[in-house]
Amino acid sequence: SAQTLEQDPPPFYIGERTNTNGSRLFRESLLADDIDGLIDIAREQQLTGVHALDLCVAYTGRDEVQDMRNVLSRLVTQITLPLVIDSTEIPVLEAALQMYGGRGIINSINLEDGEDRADAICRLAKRYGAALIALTIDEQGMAKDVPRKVEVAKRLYSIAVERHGMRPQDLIYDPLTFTLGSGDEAMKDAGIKTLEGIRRIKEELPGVRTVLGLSNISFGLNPKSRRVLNSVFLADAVREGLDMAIVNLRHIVPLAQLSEDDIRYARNLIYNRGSENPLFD
Ligand code: THG
Repeated sequence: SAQTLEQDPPPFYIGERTNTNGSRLFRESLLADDIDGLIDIAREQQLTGVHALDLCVAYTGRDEVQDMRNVLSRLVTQITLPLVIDSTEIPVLEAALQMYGGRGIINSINLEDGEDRADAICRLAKRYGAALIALTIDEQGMAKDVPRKVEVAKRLYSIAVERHGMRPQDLIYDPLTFTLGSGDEAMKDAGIKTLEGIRRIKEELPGVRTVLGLSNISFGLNPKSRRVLNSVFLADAVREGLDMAIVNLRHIVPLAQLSEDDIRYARNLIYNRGSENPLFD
């Protein structure tokens, strides 16, 4: 069936809960080899109105290739949404793309381990017609300031588009979110830099798309705060050109439903960190 990675108005939503790292229930269902339980979570995510599902079955000590095959074989017959294959293991990505009928999205490529590994993932993307989420990480680590995010993005572009012939619209850049709760002073401007990264990457590399793993920003905070922070940061990021977001849609509300005070509070917390802020538990 025809699929598009675009939503008008944006963003294209990717359900986050079908992920062993992102949902305790999903993780425990996998550990219990409860495929029905995993499928229930996928169905529940589909009901929230997302446009795709992020699927990660990684768990230390288990056979991730086998788990991916088992879960996918059931998922493809019961879920109609496109899948984002979230794994750090090339054999897992390959096994998933091989079984998957539609055009998948690979999550993700980066340059942490150099260009050979990136080349291998681009070859997979080309062979299976998959789109590619590209993280702004290189041999020096996660790009923290905006010029470095743009520099790493350009290097990934030259590999994926110029070397491997991928289409710019199949490259989805993730300039990386941060966790507010980390209290790391060096990350003080991380929110602004992420938003500026989105804008600059799209300016410098016309035609590419952008994505964020939104819930990362509010790890460890209370549920009400998480809802407000995630919703405000999402709205701000979309205004800067964000095309796609990995989210739990049950925890996102339109800005129009938030009070002015909540919005001001959230922006204060996201863009001018202050640990004495009562939004922290
Ligand atoms: N970029 C890209 N991919 C990603 C991320 C990213 N994949 C994983 C992650 N980050 C995005 N997914 C999630 C999924 C869940 C949560 C956060 C990010 C989350 N989960 C609750 C928690 O941990 O508190 C769930 C609790 C539960 O149900 O057990 O916050 O940045 N490309």
